[in-house]
Amino acid sequence: MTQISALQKARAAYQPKLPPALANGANVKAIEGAPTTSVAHSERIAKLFKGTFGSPEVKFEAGQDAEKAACLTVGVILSGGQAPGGHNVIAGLYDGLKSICSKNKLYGFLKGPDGLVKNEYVELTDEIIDAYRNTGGFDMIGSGRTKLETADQFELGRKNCEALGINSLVVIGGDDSNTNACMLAEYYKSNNIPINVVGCPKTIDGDLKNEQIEASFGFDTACRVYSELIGNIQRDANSAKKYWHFIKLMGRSASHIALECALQTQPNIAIISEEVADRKMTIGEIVEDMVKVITARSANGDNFGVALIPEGLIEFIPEMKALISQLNDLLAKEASAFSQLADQDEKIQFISSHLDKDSSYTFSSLPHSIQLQLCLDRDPHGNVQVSLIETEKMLAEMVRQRLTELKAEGKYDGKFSTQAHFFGYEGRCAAPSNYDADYCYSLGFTASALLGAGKTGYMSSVRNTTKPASEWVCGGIPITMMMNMERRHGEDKPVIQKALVKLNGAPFLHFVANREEWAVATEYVYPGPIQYFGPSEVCDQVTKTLELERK
Ligand code: FBP
Repeated sequence: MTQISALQKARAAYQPKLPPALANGANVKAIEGAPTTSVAHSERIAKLFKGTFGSPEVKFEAGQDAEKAACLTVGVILSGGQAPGGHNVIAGLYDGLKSICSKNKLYGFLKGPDGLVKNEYVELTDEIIDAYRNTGGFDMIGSGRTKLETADQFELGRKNCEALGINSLVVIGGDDSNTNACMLAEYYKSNNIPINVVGCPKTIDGDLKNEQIEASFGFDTACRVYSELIGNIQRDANSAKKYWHFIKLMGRSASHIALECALQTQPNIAIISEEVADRKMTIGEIVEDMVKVITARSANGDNFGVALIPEGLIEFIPEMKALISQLNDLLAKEASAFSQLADQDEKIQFISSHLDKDSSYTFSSLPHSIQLQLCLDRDPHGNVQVSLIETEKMLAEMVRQRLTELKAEGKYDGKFSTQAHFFGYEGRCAAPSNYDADYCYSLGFTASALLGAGKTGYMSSVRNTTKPASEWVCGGIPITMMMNMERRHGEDKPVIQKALVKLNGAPFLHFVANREEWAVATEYVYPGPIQYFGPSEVCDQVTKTLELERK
């Protein structure tokens, strides 16, 4: 038997909290609201989702619906990047299904959406579920990034579900996976195929949230892990007083993670990509802003500091965005010619000669290592893999060059030594915080109640989570309600609107109100490790982002 740690053993006994509506299991009363519409482009979304558009919001209350839920055989899929708490969604779903009827079954499709299409699955049992309660990771059934979007895939899924007697699916994923879950729900409903589909909001990036969905799970734990590490580095920086630490933080696109970590730790610099895009800043301007802080601290004798850099930054800098878009096209069109070039310099020369004047200039101004990283393979959706681009090293190098110029001009006489870090994978599989353990378990349990109520095309929702669980409210939100049309790969597509950092939102405004002071003074906060046992004010905190958003 695999050995487990003392913490894992103790944590296995933790009983996640549930909203009061679910206190007697998933045999609940479903209260339906008014018909809904989508966040934008409702006419076009309505045409594309004739079967599921306009469904009412659902809220659960303790009680029992007049009609007893039919027996359920459910398939669950983990989709996309790992996020702490995924196992608890499955545990909540399992317990919820068993509370409806002990004969209900749950299958886990293996390695993400591929499992559904290729018919790779495992039946989840008490023993399997118990081994994974309150643990991080997605290793119970694995995850994958295959997109479920074609009728062929939907048909294969139908065939495989029918063979197992599956009448419901739960897709645990981010905005794209939930968009696809909705397409799957629509396909089955409009073709009278009796398989209902429900989604759960997952991603450490925190960008699947809106009026109805308070948070995507995993964000809380991942930010706490990164903030602990940042705090430790800040304490080291403040002890040795000799390094500037450039820390890149995961988050493919939105800067929620960087912002939350800044709010938790009060670093000297935190770049927020959405602000960079809004102010149309060039790389030179970003570097100049950083240099201002570094020279101001140096004038006080502080030649050390901490700078947080969001992973997705480069795609928000207008000149880099234009360059990346040209590179994406170029690398797709000229893939075979490019792959035949063995020499790095030849590759860079080839790229430079095929770009337009502006992009070629931007490309040539980048450090050699970054030029090569920008030419690496794209992900399955054709996107640059931002986690592979060392923006933190690029900025450290550019800042160093600028400080050298200032030194030569006699405008700076400090010392500048750097350390670069990337925090990403460290946080994605951490043991879920109490918040994520409770939230995820409730999301899964709620998903079972939605399936029990015969709902399809819904996302499981648990709200009021800044309050104690005894005040949480759970239900379902029609996924079409979160959709708008967006241009993707040259085509208009219905997608769940991604939540970027709002520049007029309370979390960002709080940061702006404090950042100048945090820049020059050393006002670091050291959050320490996640606490699983102990006083509630230590163990049951919510993120600063959520606290400020819901105030
Ligand atoms: P999801 O959106 O699927 O949750 O994944 C988010 C993420 O963790 C990003 O923060 C990161 O850029 C990306 O996944 C890394 O992807 P991969 O795991 O394929 O390296």
